[in-house]
Amino acid sequence: MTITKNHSVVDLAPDTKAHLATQAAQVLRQNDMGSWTKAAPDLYPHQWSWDSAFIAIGLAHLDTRRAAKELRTLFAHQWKTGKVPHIVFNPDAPPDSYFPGAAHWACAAASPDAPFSPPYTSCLCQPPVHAIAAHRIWEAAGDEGARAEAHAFLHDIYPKLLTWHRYLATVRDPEGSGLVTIYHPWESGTDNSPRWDDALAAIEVGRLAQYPRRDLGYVSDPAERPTNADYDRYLWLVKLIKRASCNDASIHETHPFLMKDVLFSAILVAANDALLEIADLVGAPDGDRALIAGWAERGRKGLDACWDADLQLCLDQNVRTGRPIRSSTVAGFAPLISGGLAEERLKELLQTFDSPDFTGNARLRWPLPPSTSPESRGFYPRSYWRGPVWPVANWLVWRSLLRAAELDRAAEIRRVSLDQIAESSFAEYFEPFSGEPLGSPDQSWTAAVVLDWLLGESPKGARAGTFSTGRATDLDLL
Ligand code: 2M8
Repeated sequence: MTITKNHSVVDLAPDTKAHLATQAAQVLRQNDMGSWTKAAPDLYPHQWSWDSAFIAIGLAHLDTRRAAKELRTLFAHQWKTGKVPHIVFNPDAPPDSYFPGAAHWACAAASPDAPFSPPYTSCLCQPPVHAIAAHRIWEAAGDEGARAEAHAFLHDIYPKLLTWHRYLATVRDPEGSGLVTIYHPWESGTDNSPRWDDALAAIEVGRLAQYPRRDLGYVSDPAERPTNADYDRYLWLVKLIKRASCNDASIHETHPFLMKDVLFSAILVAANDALLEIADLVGAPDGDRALIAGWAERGRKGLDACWDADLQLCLDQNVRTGRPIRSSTVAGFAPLISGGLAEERLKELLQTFDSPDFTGNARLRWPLPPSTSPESRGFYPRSYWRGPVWPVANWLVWRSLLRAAELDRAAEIRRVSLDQIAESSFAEYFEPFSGEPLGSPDQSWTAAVVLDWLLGESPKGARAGTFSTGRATDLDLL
């Protein structure tokens, strides 16, 4: 496929699509550990929480039972508080394959709230894409048998999802602001985003034992990963969380890094919308529905209060300083992700989206949103969440545009994203100007979103503000 100068696109040829879907399925197969999937073959040899949700979305188009298994495995390690851990460590991974690994987090198992171990888990969490994934599995289930199984799966997972969302809406939001507080950049999933720079700079790092940067062994250039100074801060925050015995109340009292993360919060709103649909499907009590709808509404209000009229973006808030974080990143589109926007706000957000700050930047190889605006402080085109384009973020934007009934824009994001991956590979992220694939090759969630783009049909009911697709179950449908 070619892109003309003004970025108008011609869709991929059917045989290219079929080839891409086959390759994507192959990536997931290669990273499949039976009941869960490695986030990447070497760099990430464990089960990551939000990766698993995206992976389940991709797997849903290949095998709904296996997709459900992915989430069942993750939720088998849910904490008693309702928290879904950000990593479930693979007991068979060599100890020197990832740092910080299971041994570093073994202390988490000492918490009275921790699940039975091994396998060990971290005591952090990540954005709650899971209800969206569970609902997608239901949508993708084709024949009667698959539907019956998917329905049984929804019955099983619903109470777990409810407890997870309750944890986020209460323990992680003691103020009732509608915004989720995170304790670590790893919880945001956008680890070294400039969103966290000022807060991290203000933290005084104490004594740390020497530690290995295993991640650097898996990328061709260390500039693609966070710096050593970033890692010192990450590990210092882990040390403080461990000192607080992974106890939420103590962390809220003592921790220097408490951020109201707008992207995390917006994903929770969208996930609450999906959970409401699941609640209907499983015949949950009215009280549950009122609770979930209330969380979603409070989330939308909370995000609305974070709008910055100057940057025309939504901004994270630093709980410790009480101040907004003035940073232009893809997280600023949080109100689009949460959905339910007033027309005027949607218009403003789309203007920012189209502007040289994001997809309208003339230097971009593809008109896809860089993780950080090229026009802003802290942008670096090769470094992880500081500038590269992430297919998984594009999937979130695409889905949100569909929900906002911006069907043409959504179609454009999908087409260009597929073009990018067809031309390059299933990389973790891409340099925005050259299009060079960066980070890990064969990243599972990149393959998963490609499968959803290729095998999920256009959402029905997008105009009604719901997200409900037709069913597509195998590569022959292409
Ligand atoms: C990245 O984060 C991990 C730590 O959690 C790492 O760099 O080692 C992030 O991109 C995160 O969002 C993602 O879930 C994880 C696995 O893909 O990698």
